[in-house]
Amino acid sequence: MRLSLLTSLPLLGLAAAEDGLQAWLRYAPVPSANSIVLPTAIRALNATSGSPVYTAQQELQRGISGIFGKQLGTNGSTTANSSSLIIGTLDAYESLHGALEGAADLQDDGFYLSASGQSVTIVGRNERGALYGAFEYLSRLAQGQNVTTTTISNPQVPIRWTNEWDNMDGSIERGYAGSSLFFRNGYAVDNVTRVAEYARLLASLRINGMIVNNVNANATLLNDRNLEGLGRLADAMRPYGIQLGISLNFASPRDFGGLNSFDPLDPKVDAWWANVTNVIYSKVPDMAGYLVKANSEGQPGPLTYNRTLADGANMFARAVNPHGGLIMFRAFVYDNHINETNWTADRANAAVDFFQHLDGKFDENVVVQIKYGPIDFQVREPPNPLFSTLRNTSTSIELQITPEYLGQNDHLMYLGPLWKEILEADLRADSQPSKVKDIVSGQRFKRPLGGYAGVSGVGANTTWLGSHLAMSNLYAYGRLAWDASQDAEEVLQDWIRLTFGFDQQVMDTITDMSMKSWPAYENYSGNLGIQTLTDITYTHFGPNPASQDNNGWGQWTRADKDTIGMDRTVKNGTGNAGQYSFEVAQMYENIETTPDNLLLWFHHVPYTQRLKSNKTVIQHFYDAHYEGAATAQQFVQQWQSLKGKIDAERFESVLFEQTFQAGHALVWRDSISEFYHNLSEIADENNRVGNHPWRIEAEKMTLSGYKPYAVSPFHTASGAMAIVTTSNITAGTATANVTFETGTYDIAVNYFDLIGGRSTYQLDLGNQTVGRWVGNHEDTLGHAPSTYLDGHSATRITFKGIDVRQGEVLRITGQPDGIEPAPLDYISFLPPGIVD
Ligand code: GCV
Repeated sequence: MRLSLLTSLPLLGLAAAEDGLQAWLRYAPVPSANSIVLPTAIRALNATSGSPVYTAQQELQRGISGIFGKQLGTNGSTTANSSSLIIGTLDAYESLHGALEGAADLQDDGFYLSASGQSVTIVGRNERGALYGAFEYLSRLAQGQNVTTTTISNPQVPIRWTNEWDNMDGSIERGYAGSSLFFRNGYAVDNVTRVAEYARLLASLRINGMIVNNVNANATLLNDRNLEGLGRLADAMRPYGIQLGISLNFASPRDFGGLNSFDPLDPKVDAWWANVTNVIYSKVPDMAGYLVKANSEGQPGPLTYNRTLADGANMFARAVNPHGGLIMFRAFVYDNHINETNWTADRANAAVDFFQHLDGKFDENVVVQIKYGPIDFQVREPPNPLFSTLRNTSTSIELQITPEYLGQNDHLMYLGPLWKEILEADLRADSQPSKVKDIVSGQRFKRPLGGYAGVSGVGANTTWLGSHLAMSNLYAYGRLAWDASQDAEEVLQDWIRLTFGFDQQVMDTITDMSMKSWPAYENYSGNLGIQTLTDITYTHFGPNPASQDNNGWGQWTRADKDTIGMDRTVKNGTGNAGQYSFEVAQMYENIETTPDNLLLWFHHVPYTQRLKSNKTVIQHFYDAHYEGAATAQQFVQQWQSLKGKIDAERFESVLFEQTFQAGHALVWRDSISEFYHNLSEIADENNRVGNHPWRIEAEKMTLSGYKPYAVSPFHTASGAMAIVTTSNITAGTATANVTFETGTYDIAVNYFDLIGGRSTYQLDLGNQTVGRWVGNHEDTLGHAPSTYLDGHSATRITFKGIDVRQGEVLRITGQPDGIEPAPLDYISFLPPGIVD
């Protein structure tokens, strides 16, 4: 019998191409399908189209059809038989069947899931809870589990929202996956298909609210056309139990409403907001509330009128209160013009300084939304001291799913462990257990509200975040927001199973890579609590440690020839350690008890300071950078070992990213090591820094149509120099005789891929063309672009296993394009096992 290609593919074990759009809701067949007992029909206790229970019924049909190939019928309002799945709210269920044992403890959004043979009961405290129960059931089936027990699950927090930083023009601040799902050309989109698909993904994670526009808000969101548009967006989310909210621009009454003021205590302003709010609720009756960034990074706020931040927040709180709305008021308020010559100035103090005296002055429907650390989503920060400072104010934690400072989804970065470390941190308020997760749940200080805000960054790219592997972060965010006690690795493994299937090697490999990803990135970016060391005044992507200092942004390292670190002690520094509760303050105040990974966050020390490992600070820097970059090289081999076990589309896409990361990790390693080597003049004990025996520097080759170019920052090019073509039209060549011994080498070319041009390159050895490539990262990578030769554009391409003869001519030809002058840094000839 001849099999058609289509039917033979699964038999051969080849996975069909996947573009990522279904994320963890792929409902792929499971190996244990035959042993799983399923109901024969679904009975939904609310069949109103658009209700979450109706959505749940559809999702159950879709999921069971995908996983098992079975089409479950619905038996509407007829009585369920013993092989039915019943789904509905607790009230609906109990009015038909009487009290449901065990369900009395259900809270809002909580669910009860029980299965016995073919009989399955899914009941939610509300409709949303029923939908969550359906997703839980499907998640277990999709992971090959037979559901045989009873589960009652309640959320730890009421607020589980995403914050989308989408602009009205369709761009996304700190987004790396294409354009906005919500806005285009100044208006809310007409086609809401992707909005609904996104809401479906989020509902499966039990997210219940979404702020759809950037906190750097544009008042035109409030024009008539956009208010209609918000109604449309909300309608697309409602079937998934997701409430829409919006960010507001504080100056809207003046800049959009035609008033001459935006003073929160001016009755005209108050009335204006009340009116606008009423109109919004007429379009979006279940609007979740407003998110407000005030008096921060140039955004307007109440301080303009000498009113307090609480005055500002409460103005909005009054407007939404009659509608049951919430105000998420951001604690990310700081002065970005502080003076580094003042050794007591400290941006890390800002949140407590601005909010401490306002504790208890916010209306009950205000929640102060606090970034996890005191600065800004850095690779390592201590928990924000404001969490244990506000006792009479509801708070939420802001986490960043889109890794703005952490590789922008071109570097693998599983954030679950970072978030867990913050959430599990015990801030010891009044010397009592005070974990961050228990503070933001409201439990520790007995607050009625609390929760999570996840800055997502999803865009129109089918991978949602610009990288298949990055989706573990969106998944983990939802899971931890529901129950922060979950283990980050277990959560990750659920995601792997749902996203990539059941192969043990796939599971082990992605687990290993993901769990190593944060330590690796920390190692080759910024260590010991010095922050990420990226370029904070430009793209936040590549290395540029000098950009941290000598400006008013306050992300200082205070590095000089002999010393480094912020002195945040009370006795001698900015006093930031004293913002923590007594026991934590003591730990950070004392250099002996400060953990090494926060040493430079709290202390200013000589490079020769010994760590608990007995290494000096500077040697730790060097070693960590080499170690982190080496781990990133291994990720490529690890991923390659999965060839054939993952569909080609996702395999190639991730391989491309890992290859990029491996090259860029070397840029980071060399750049940071070189910077501190140059500054401190302390040699690497292992003689690696500044010593690159396998490189041919482009500027030392014979150049025709190319010229040397001094790169800035100097440490982002090997030997501080690169070459660029002398014209932006004519190709240049760089040639050299190979002096390395005859043998087989990997040949790596480091070059710069700028936005604004797609230069083409050819590498020849003697008469052999080794390879051709195009500098087109603007088309293939999602990170923030650079128009310069620098640490953001620096990258590497490698040609493997090339036979090389000593003495033959190496030639690179570069054809410039647009503003990109085919820039080249160096060529490495790498014998097996060498990375240089
Ligand atoms: C939305 C950092 C980011 C900004 C962001 C800001 C904030 O400064 O770089 O892009 O603006 O935080 O959280 O408000």
